[in-house]
Amino acid sequence: ATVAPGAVHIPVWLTPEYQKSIVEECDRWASGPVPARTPTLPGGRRMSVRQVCLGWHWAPYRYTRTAGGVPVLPLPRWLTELGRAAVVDAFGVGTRFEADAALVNFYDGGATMGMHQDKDEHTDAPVVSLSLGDACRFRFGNTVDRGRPYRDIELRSGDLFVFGGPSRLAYHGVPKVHPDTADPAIGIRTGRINITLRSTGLSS
Ligand code: MD3
Ligand code: FE
Repeated sequence: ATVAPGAVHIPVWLTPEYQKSIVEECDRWASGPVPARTPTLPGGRRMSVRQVCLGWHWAPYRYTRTAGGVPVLPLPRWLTELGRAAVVDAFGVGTRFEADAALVNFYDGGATMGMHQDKDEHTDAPVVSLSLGDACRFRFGNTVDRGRPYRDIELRSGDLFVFGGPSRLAYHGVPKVHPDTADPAIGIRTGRINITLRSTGLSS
């Protein structure tokens, strides 16, 4: 369903089997060379999600190749291809998308994400979001500020959301995760994982 111009939500896009294998990969990435951490924002505040990055490291608020001198894991080809398939399903054939970074956010123990814009990418390419595990309340706002008008949308495991065009710079956040709402078949204990695929516009 198109939620706003350029914002397309496709519920249950991933099969439970595929979700399970992706969750297992996420857990491996989280204990890789650059372990998942709770990013500290320039003002000193800690985010409540744990995050691990592939391809490029999100060092708030810019992308770097390494974290403390350690290169982050490469973005696997299958994830870039999955991003391409997502954009085609959302916007139709003929759309192109070459993700070079993924941010994987782990929401456990009451973690939330405040309203923000994603404007650290140097392209106008869309952002692809994949949800895994517990359901959440996703708040999709306007492009002016964090306040109203916004819409609250339930995101569940396996859902795809693509944000492009006029929605690319909309404020958005995750005010609430609904504990223990995940299908045990996907192998997640409790908590939510979100993968966003991005095209940074950087090279090196
Ligand atoms: C709308 N993640 O990583 S996904 C983020 O569920 C982020 O972890 C949330 O916001 C999460 O930056 C929300 C949905 C999402 C992702 C990127 C967007 C919505 C977006 C970029 C532009 C507009
Ligand atoms: Fe975001």
